Amino acid sequence: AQDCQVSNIPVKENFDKHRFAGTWYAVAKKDPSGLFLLDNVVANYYVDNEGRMTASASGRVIILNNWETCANMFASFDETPDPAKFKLKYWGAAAYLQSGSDDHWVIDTDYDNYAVHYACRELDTDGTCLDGYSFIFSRHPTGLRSEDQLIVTQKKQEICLLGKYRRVAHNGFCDA
Ligand code: DAO
Repeated sequence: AQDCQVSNIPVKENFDKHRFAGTWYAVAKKDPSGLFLLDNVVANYYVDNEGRMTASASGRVIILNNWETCANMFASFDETPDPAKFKLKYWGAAAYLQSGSDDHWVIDTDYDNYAVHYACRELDTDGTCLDGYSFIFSRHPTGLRSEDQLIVTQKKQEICLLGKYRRVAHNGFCDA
């Protein structure tokens, strides 16, 4: 599926939200237009008693072009017929932070080391993605293991975003 049609993008088969739970460090990001989370992005995924996936996330943001702060965000996920494709609702701990709804697809993960996330916000008329974002997550704050880099590069290509990522720094800005 390299025709870049969003509807043809392969996602993780038999996605297991229980194994996905826990802490993920964003190590790279493809930004959407009007980007929000800049760096120091850490997401904690949970599965509650009813089996619903939720998350909290934090990251450095710049509000109103000049005020730098650490955004504490919350998210809930609605399931869809594909276990790897969720509908995300997110909001901030403070009203001046972004809120919204996005797709939240898990393209690939080994649950223990790496994950490739994808969200297309706006489809183009030809079925490709006009505006989207993607996180490359690692279980390790130090980054991806070298043995995971090849597969992640492969997945970036499959979602037609190879070369569109920037590195996400972790320098302690959002550490409590
Ligand atoms: O940073 O430009 C952006 C878009 C991110 C919006 C969603 C942030 C909060 C949700 C966190 C869940 C894990 C991806």
